[in-house]
Amino acid sequence: MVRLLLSVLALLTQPQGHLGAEVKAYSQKTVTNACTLVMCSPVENGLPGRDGRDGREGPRGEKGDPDITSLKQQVEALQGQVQHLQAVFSQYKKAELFPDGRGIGEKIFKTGGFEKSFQDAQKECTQAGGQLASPRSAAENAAVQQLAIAQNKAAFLSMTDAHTEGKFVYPTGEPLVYSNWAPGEPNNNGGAENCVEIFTNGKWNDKACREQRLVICEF
Ligand SMILES: [Ca+2]
Ligand SMILES: [Ca+2]
Repeated sequence: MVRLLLSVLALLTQPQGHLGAEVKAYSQKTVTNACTLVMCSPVENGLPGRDGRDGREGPRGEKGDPDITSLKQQVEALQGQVQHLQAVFSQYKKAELFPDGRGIGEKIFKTGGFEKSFQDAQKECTQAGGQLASPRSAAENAAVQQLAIAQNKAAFLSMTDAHTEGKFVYPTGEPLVYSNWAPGEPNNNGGAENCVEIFTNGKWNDKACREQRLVICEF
């Protein structure tokens, strides 16, 4: 008790000391805060007005559907739009692929109708954003064959065995997952057949890359 009294006494006898400074700082802070709230703004800017009264209550809105009903309606609307787009897309795809393209699954084969060496043919397709035809199934091979028949020309495929003789791979280096070699092929005839052509009968033959063959790209 005596110690407490002494402490209070000590504080009261130091008005210019630490406590005094704190009290002063607190007062200033309070005044500053008060100014930002009400009307102590600098005189040259004028005094801010008081807050206005609350406005009238607005008219009542219509009773809303539960969220789930609204979402269902939106989904149904989107389904309708998607169906419409699918129909339009299908129509455009047919028109676009006539007469020099074929669609199979999500893959599209298209021929430029001209013949090039393998290297130039490959360049044509990659510059167009695709690659040379790489049929990976009987169905895809049949689609490429139809284009060869339509042009009455044999066409280059993308695969080569330039890296390892006798081992044909796709441009990615992946080994073949499908092939349709003609009887006796690939025979690396003359020791220099590293590219693949597809005949109008759908069969494959390894062929010299410098030969000119129909360009068929896939996208
Ligand atoms: Ca070869
Ligand atoms: Ca051959």
